[in-house]
Amino acid sequence: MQNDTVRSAVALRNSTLAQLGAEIMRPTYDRSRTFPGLVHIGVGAFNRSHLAVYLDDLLGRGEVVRWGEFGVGLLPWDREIHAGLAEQDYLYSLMALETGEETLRVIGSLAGHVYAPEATETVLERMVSDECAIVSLTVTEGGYFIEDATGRVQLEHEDLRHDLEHPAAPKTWLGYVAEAAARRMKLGRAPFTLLSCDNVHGNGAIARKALLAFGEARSGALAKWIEANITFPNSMVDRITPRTTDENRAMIAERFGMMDHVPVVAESFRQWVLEDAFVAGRPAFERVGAQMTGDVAPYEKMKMRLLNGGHSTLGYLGDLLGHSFISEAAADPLLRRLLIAFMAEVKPSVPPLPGIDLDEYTATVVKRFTNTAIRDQVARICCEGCAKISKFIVPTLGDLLKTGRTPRVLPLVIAGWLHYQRGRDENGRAMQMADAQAALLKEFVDSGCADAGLALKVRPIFGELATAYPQLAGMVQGNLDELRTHGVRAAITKVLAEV
Ligand code: CS2
Repeated sequence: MQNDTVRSAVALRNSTLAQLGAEIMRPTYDRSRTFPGLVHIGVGAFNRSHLAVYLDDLLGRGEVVRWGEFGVGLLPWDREIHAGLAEQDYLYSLMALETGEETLRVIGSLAGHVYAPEATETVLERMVSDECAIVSLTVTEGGYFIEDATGRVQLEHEDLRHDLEHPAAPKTWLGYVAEAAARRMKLGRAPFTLLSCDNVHGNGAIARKALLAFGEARSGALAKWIEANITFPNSMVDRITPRTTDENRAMIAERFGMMDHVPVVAESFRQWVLEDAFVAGRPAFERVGAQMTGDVAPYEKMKMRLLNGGHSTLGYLGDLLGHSFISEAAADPLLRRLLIAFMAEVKPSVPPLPGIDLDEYTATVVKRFTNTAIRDQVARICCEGCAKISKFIVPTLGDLLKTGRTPRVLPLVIAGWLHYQRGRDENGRAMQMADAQAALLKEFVDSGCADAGLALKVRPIFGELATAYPQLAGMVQGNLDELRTHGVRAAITKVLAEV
């Protein structure tokens, strides 16, 4: 960033809002009147491009002051977000990026934020306070301490063991929420709703399962209270939100004359479908574009199987081909054809939804992936592959095999992910990889990433799929062999010739 630009850019604060350029949208409501009806754990980029924006829209209508968000950061990298937000009176900006058009908007719905390891009691007090009607969560696909394929709650996890031994000094969201529930129970206070905003199938049900198991491990009475009082609405969330980069910050300073330490960037598309099951009141989300429904499951299936699964398809094979951004991968003619074939294969496993034309939906997904402005990182899409493959690909594969179909593209996607475990792309470049559950693939990786059977037998990822459908091993192995001997383009071309 040019020093001159930085010097002349206005630092984002409550007191500088009036000095910002006219093209920057900003809160028109009195932020000092907002109070936090919602305590949110995990104020990463996605929370700030999604839930917090819906709340900002609602506050902007001037009808309510109750639904501000009090943010809680649990993880080491949240410390930096906390510092940035605290310096800016909890204001941050959202840059919506579409090819050829950028808009910048300051979001004011965060009423506060703390870094939990330094403010444990504050977090618990907030959650127990009468003000708090909803505790919401964005803790990522892998953050629920549940094995997807088996549904087992991992109570042996060292952080959960810590939280069971030190209930008043928790580390995890489960520890915090259970302790807050225990205090509410003891004080005879009304419950809150636990709202998961993660991209997980049945996110409310999963959160409930994890909390009940953890609560039970603390005491039977607590588990009973949770079961009888707390509600866990399911929801489907959607907005592509890349990692914020220094380039984004520089662009905001140069183009818009504003200094923001913690901006977020996102596409302009956004969607939220929620189950209406809030025990202590809720924001009128439907007034600001969210859809309230009785059954979220079909929307989730559609989104996770087509959009997220489509991302994984472009991600692993795209990374192997040397692409850095999803838009580059989606513009690569071969990968684009593969993405379209992937979605055609997945579609029969997606239940019909009134008012939704699946062809239109998939065309929109392709268009969203092709958006060159947001520069969504392939490395972001590929991270946490064990959790993503088991959530975005394995259930579809199971459904297709169950109905007697012979999937061609999905086995290639799995083989692509397995081939990716070698850590180097086709040109020998080391790929940027991150997976908290990487140890699950140790045997496969240690033996040279060649024997698909060693991966397919990993139950936390694949469940019983390989045993139930013995033909699967051959399908994945065939693709892996092709990738290893003839390369990524040849393997894709071969599959495309068969569909
Ligand atoms: C992506 C998601 O991480 C991934 O694999 O598919 O983060 C995706 O961008 C969001 O779910 C969009 O809502």
